[in-house]
Amino acid sequence: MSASEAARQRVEALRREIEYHNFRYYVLDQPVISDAEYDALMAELQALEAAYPELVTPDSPTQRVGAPPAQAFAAVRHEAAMLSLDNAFTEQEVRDFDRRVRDRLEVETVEYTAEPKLDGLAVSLLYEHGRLALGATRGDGFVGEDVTANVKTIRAIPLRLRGSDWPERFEVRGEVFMPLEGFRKLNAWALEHGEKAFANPRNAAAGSLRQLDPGVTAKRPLEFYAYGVGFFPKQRLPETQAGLLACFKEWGLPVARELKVVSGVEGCLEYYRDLLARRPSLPFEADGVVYKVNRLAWQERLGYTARAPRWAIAHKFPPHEVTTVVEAVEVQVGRTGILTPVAKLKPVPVGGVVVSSATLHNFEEVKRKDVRVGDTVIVRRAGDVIPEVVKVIPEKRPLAARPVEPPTRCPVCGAEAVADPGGALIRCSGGLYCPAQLKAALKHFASRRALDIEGLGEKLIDQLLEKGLVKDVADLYSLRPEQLAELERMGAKSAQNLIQALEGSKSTTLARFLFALGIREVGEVTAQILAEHFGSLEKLMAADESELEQVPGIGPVVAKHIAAFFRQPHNLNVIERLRRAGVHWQTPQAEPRPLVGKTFVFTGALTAMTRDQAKARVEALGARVSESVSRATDYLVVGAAPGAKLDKARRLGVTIIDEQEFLTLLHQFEAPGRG
Ligand code: 5U1
Repeated sequence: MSASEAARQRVEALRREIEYHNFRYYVLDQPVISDAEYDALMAELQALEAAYPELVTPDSPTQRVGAPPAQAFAAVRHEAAMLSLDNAFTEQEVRDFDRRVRDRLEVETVEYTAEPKLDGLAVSLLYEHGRLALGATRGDGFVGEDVTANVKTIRAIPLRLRGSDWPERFEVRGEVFMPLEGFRKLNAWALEHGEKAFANPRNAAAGSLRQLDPGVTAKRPLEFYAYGVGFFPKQRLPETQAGLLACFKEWGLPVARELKVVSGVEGCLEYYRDLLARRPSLPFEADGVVYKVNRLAWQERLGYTARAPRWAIAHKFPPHEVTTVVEAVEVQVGRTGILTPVAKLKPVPVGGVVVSSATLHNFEEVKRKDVRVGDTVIVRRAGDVIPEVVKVIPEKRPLAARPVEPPTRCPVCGAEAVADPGGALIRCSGGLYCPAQLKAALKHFASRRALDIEGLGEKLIDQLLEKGLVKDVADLYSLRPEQLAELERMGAKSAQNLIQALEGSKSTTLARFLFALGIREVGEVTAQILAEHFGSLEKLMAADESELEQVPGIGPVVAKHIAAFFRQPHNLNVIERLRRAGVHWQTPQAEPRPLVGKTFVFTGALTAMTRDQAKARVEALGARVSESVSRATDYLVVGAAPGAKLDKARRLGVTIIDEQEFLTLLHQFEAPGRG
């Protein structure tokens, strides 16, 4: 045997061994070697691949890290829509769900799978010929982001499947999450290094997976578990959900260790109570339990509502609540000047996260709840929402407890604090002269959904403001690399990266630009409506309040804020300078409407999307959707278990297409990246 042949054989043996140990560790939860032994196998493989580069393959365990940082994530259309789940908050709601299922199926009792609902980030993994071909985030359910390079760094996700009885091509759906131990370590590290800690494991998982540099993701303690399928050849499906998950395990895909098949609603509720009791000791953050009808044929019969499958439901855990003491009440200044009271608390762990502050929402709330400094209060943390003070425990109020007065001046700039007419809110009147509002405006401008300036975080904004380098958002584009390089923890390379990110952000869309300006009451949706309606910034700026009110979706209050914004000389000056700096966008073209004049009718359940979604998509292409088949019908789209419309269409000679043909038709006409 030649030396290179021996190396090839050893490389293959090492890969199989490493994959086997991943399987033992992540799928079976039964590791059989130590970390050091595992590392030694990896080191040997790396050394051999370095000596014989021709042996390196993309699915080698050494290739999990190594992709260069990306500029942006590409948009990918999911083969089958990624749906969300309906929620149940009470046992009664679960009983109602079970009753609906049994009524529709006309059966006495139903078997369900039950498993924890992890608080992470849903992803879709496409396997082709047993190899991981694509990893994507959920996005809007139809179009997500291509995060393949990042997903590949997660060791729990196999790059090659075990065995050989998997379909040639299929999508696995599951959750990327950060176990609590890893989350705590990551936050401890962040605090030690002067970085911002993540608010909760969910944000940590999402923030880690959505990194443009896969090298960063690779260092984050992410895990994965699979819970379902997207596209999957029907004839290859087993009989049950549990059978499907058992196949996943055999193929090396981890599934929830707590997965169980239970009988009827009582089985579901028993499972729920048990997991809830074990919640404090679970190694991950779970926000509830998911029940799914076990028989896949029954899932198909039940189909989907507009939003979610009828065969599954998430039974949510109650929010975490603890008692602690209010040590102070501080006032935070928001982007639009709103002064929000925040209770500074004696730090207390709540569901695995240490909480040291909680929102009191506004000063009316403070009065209504009568929260005083020194009070013992109940604090609640639900999912990834900011912790809030639920109520005071009056029996524990000390004599010296101090009432909280609404501020008369902004705590940051000293400008007068003004109550919103008729509202519970108090605002700083300093506008962008208030450093706190300016800081928030800069953060908003740079944020991902606005101009998306990678690397311009809070710490950097603080320094830019302190050094007087930036006085408004337009100043960002006058920053020079040498100015940036002098800032703390910057250096020439990061300075150059930021300049590049600023340059890249100049090419945007009108909707993003409008959103980035931070006009009061103009969120992403309103910005999109305005961009589509007016088509150009000039036309929007020329519109008066009454013209703005004519736009569907824009009410009088929003119209007033928009008109007022464009009357302010300061704002006009900023816009002018931004455009001179090169911030630009394409004039939105009227979308082609290739299906104008065509009439569609739907029958039966679709799997890749709901009926409403299908309707919205063809209508966006100009088609009309009708409820009944007639000679005027151009296409009948047939899903599972079609009704009488199919016979009628056959009789009338209407063109009949199945779901796959319908998808092909959509793909043919829809602009790439459209959601
Ligand atoms: N455990 C679990 N989480 N989860 C989330 N199962 C599950 N199923 C989901 C979602 C969104 O969706 C199904 C429709 C596949």
